[in-house]
Amino acid sequence: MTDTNELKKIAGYRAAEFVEDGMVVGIGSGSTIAYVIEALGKRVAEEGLNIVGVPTSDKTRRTAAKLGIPMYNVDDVDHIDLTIDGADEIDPEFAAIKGGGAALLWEKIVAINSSRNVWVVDEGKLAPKLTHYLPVEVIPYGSDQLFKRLEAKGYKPSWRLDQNGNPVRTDSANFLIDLHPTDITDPFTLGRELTSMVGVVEHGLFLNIVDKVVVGRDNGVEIFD
Ligand code: ABF
Repeated sequence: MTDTNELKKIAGYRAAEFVEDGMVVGIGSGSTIAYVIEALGKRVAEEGLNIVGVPTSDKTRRTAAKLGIPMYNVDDVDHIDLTIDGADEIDPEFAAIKGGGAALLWEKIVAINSSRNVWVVDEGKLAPKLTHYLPVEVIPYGSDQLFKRLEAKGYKPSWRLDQNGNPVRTDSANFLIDLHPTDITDPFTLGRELTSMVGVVEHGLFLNIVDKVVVGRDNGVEIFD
């Protein structure tokens, strides 16, 4: 059984091959994307790859810039040719849950402003149905009341806390509430319900967004178009 990090690495390096000279590239977050950034950094250094990166988190901005990839905010570029990002869980219809890394809002902003989206995962992220906890980014003011409303709906909410037990702050200084719905049978309806709740900024259901999924498997890389 290949180590998961090795599966992430072969998938990340393969996904980086979709990046062409002159592209504006949305760069996602998480440990799998770290391999994509590593691969792109090598191409910039060794081939003189000429790209502009658009970050989905402050951490991604710092990591990519350190490897020589010029980073510009989403409003500082005309368009984004291709965004490569990770995911927490992907179902057979290519619906995904993202946001385990606390970056779902910027990830979704960059994704919906991209001509093409590629997700890169190890095979452990593929699931027959979505059961991963569902991150929801919320405005701090009124979030206790919102928490109670989510609880009343049976979504089993929990605060995303840091190692000191304080609420995690996203790059937009919002809080995260993680939901544990019993059964996500209709992600579109659930997504609409969540975004209709006052105080909810965005949720981690990524629907009708991805064009290609690159999967690191024991026997190599599989690509779903
Ligand atoms: C980002 O990175 C998030 O949407 C997702 O939660 C996380 C996946 O991280 P990893 O690749 O480390 O599993 O894509």
